[in-house]
Amino acid sequence: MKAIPFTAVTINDRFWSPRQKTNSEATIPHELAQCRTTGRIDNFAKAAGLMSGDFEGIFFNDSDVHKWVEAASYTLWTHPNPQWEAELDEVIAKIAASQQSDGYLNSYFTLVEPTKRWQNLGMMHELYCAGHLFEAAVAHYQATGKQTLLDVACRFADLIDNTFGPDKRDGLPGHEGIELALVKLARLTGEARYMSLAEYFVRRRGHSPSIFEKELENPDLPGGLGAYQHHFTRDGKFEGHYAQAHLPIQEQTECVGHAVRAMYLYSGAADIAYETDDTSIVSALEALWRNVEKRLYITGGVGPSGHNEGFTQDYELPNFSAYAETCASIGLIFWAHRMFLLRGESRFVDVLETALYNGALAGISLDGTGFFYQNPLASHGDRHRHEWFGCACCPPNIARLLASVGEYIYTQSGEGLWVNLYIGGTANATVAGNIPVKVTQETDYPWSGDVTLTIAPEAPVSFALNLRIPDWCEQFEARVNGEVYKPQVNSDGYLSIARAWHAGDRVELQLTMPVTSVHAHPLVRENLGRSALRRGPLVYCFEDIDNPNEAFQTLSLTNDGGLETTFNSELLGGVTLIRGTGSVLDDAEWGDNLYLDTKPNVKQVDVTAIPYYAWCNRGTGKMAVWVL
Ligand code: FUB
Ligand code: ZN
Repeated sequence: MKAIPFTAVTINDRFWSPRQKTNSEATIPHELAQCRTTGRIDNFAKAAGLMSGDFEGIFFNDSDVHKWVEAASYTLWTHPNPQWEAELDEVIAKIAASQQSDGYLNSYFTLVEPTKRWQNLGMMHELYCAGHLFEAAVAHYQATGKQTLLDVACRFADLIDNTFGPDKRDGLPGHEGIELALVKLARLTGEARYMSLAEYFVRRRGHSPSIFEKELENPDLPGGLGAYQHHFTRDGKFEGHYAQAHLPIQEQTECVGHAVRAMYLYSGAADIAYETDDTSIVSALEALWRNVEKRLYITGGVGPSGHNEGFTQDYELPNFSAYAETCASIGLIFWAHRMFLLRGESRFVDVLETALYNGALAGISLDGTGFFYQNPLASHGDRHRHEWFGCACCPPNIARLLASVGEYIYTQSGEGLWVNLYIGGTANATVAGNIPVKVTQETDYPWSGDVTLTIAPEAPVSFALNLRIPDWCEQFEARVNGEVYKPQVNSDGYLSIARAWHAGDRVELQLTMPVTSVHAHPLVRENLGRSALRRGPLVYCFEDIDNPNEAFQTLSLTNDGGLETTFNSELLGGVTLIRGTGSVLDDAEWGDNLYLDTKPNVKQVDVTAIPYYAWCNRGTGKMAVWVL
């Protein structure tokens, strides 16, 4: 099974088209301006000797530019623009000029610690930055057909391949990401060495002796020992959990450590399992998936703790302090997508969809220029979006995701076509016997569950059209050319319509999309006695701007039966609101008292909930996903 690439998909959708337009017109220019003013682009020019000056910013700032290049490349495909193509070429020229004669490319090490390459793989991100360069190069080639960045990437990949591997230098990325990037590079170029290197990085991790433990012995470590010891030791002893280096991948069963690192590793491991048919890796990934299901916010956020930017314990999902980094939700999308490609089961896409519409999308403001790094599920009114960060991994990550969302909608195999996401537009697929099939999708998802698909094969052809029935949907109806289609959902979670398809065949799917009140497992302490609202793929939240009350934190939904939905095209770019009656505790009697021996009175109030992704777009205020 293969994803239908973004280059074969055109999005024409009421929800996603405006987002991709904002991404192209606001986010991409905004992020380039930020990369310029913070010295990120100049770092390459300085490393190239094109200008003088010191390295500016954090040692892995190159990766933000690489992610921006990736995002801008996808965007050039969806929104061609000669001015932006020229800007992109200019940035790429500087990156290329900074490449050293042996292929090495990293502006921090070139400018600051040129004699200390590859000595602090655990913390200094040389391989992580390389991975983002490779992903950018692949996207740039796919979108523009230009080799400029791809040649740079291949030269660097050759150097890394000549440096690391069995019988060469022992090494691993402290922050994963290069594994999945090398797989992309290998698939595009057909270069088997890149695939083998990715496989080496996946399989070497977690074996003794640990390269990270060895690096800790270096008193002259570039970047210093402080952060390394903090993350890689406990009680003075080496511990690899932070970077998922505690066990070989086949033995891992628990999602541990830094969440973005974990998501990228599992994604790369899934790619290697796919390429090598390694069932032991698939089994481990299944175990890890079962575990992440106990560590997953309802929004698709992962990694609750700021301490390690990552995982803690099963069911430990605090709301106010949720870290749930935007990049971690994006990484979860990458992993879920690859799990689907391995297993063909809709349960992975259910999580992908949740993370996409909630945990990841909340990371960017509606105008495309404000970002969240952390995505809490409740706020006292002390959170606001930022136009950029010193550590700016999230803004270009969400930009590349939004620009490439077409990639996640459809997959195809010799036998069939899978429709995973309900997003309007067209796709050019190839099914049974390489017959080109154009699929057109019309829908008002996520506001409505009605979807119409028109199938247009170049010649009549038999294949199975597999429509994902989301986990939130309990009732649906399907029609083929107006006739009710009865078969049940298969064990993979799809309505599979196998027949001979002719040009103009029409499939209508109606997914009933009620508001549901969701309860968390009782072991999620913070949510005891609370519920959250969900409708279709969207998780909802309450903001105090819609629910003004001194005792906002006591908001309770007394009347779930009476919840109504209305679409408001004027609000937050157009959203379906959930309205009903609820209550708050009347704290008027308390005055300055902390304790009283009376019960507070209950006051009835009208309540309004908005989609979580849209929160904090009307100034700073209180917010809650889970209410009493
Ligand atoms: O270290 C690179 C990126 O910056 C990580 O993925 C994020 O968590 C942030 O620390
Ligand atoms: Zn991030």
